[in-house]
Amino acid sequence: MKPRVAKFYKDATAFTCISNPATALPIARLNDDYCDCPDGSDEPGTSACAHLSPLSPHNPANGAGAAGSNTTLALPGFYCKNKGHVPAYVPFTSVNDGKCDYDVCCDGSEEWEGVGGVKCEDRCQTIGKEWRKQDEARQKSLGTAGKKRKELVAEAGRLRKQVEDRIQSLGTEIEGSEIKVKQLEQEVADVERKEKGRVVKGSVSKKAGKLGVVVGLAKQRTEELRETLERVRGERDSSTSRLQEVERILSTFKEEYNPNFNDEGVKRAVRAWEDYAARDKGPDVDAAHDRDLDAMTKSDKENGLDWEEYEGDDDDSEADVLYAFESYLPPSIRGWLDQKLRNLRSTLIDSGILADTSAPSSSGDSKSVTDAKDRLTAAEKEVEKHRKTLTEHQDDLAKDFGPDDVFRALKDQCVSTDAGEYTYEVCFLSKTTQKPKKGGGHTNMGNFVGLERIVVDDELPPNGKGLGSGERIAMKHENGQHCWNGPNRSTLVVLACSEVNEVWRIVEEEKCVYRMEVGTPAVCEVLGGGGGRAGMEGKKAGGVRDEL
Ligand code: MAN
Repeated sequence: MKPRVAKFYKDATAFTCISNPATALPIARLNDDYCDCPDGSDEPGTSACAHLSPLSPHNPANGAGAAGSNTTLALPGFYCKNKGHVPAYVPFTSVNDGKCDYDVCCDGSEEWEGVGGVKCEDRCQTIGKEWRKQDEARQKSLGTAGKKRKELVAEAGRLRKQVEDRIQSLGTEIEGSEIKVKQLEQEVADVERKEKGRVVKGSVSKKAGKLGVVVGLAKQRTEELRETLERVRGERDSSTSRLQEVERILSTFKEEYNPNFNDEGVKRAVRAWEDYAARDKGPDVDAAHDRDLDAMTKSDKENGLDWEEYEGDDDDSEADVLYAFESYLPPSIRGWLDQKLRNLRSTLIDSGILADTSAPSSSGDSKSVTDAKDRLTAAEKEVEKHRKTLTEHQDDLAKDFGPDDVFRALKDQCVSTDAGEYTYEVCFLSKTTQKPKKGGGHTNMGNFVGLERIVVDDELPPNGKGLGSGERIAMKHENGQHCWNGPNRSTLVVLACSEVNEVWRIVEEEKCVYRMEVGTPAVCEVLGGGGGRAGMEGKKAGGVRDEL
């Protein structure tokens, strides 16, 4: 009798049902092969109460006399001491059934009645020795698997740190790129402003700005024109006064000559003069015309055009001024000057001083504006790229990689096994695949969507390569290739502790719904021992382990 419940059977005269203390029985009714107690506690050594619901193997608390349902057995089964091996409970249904249940009850004590003449010898020495040998190997394997898990956890930590470091450096890079974008935005604005009427600084004068060169040249040319006009006007005035003097002489000559001297030469001269004097004299140099000339030859400043105002000016309005200043000039020289300015502009463009706005790029911008905009776009793209990477890294940190982040170290590692016509593969935290052995296309059996915890209740095979029972970590895979006349393929990969990553079993539970059992060191020592090779906590065929 297990010590924990033995106290209920100490009284030599009477027995009280464990879960129903109100029911007391004379000691003779203990193990009399008749089920008196509602919890079956009066028949710990017979199968008389085997019809009652068995004690839940996952709720051992019920077994120690707690007031539970009165139709549930107070004990998990018949207690086999198994001296020389590990104690265990055998289900009541196996007690005195004429068969030796050595896999659970190695001492054969459950067949105490010798039904049908059965006699079960005690084999615990041999079975226990073999079990201890196997257990030693299991413990060794568990030790190795545990060590491997520690290595995986360390690797996962290193990988996590890498992501954290990258997030930090991305932060700095983004800040830097944002500053660069701001600078380039400013640069584009500057270049655009300059390009509107760009005239690169010349060497004409220290004040000469972008338009200074043109303005200086224009000023020089108007000065030359003014001087020429004044000179021509002076020459005109002098010629006019000489002409007037000659006319006066000839007029006097005509009046004073003596017609009685029959001099043919003099007479011809007088007739020619009379003809000349009778002809239209042409336009008189009138005062209005002279006033025009006076105005024209005044200094530009007196005419309201102050060149200095433009020589030093460097702002955007210069270009407008350049093309508008002709209107300040008298119409008579405007055409001439216009042609000169056109020639000058071409010369300045050819020598790279003036921007060629007549040949814009496809966007309508000049080359320098396009270049600056390209640099800005490249910098903006860089910031965008960094921000995207940052988000990806932050999402990665927030993802569930299992206890201690351990699956981070296994991500994308694949293991496979052959089963039937296919090779089945699982790539950790990625997907499951079915590959025909004869060749042909691979079938996606689902993409990883997340981890979950499930309770399993499997028999642990002797080699330990199985899930056993208890809570296990599982990887869910959904939305694989569509199944003809069925759902999209999906796979649940249930994990248990193992020394190496390996696929133990693959089942198609329903059409295109798969379940894989996979061993990995990643889950060892997790969830109270973790995996199939956790040894003691696995369930053995037909038995209920002692620790319940
Ligand atoms: C393939 C495999 C099977 C699946 C059928 C459904 O043969 O993917 O696992 O059951 O398709 O048609």
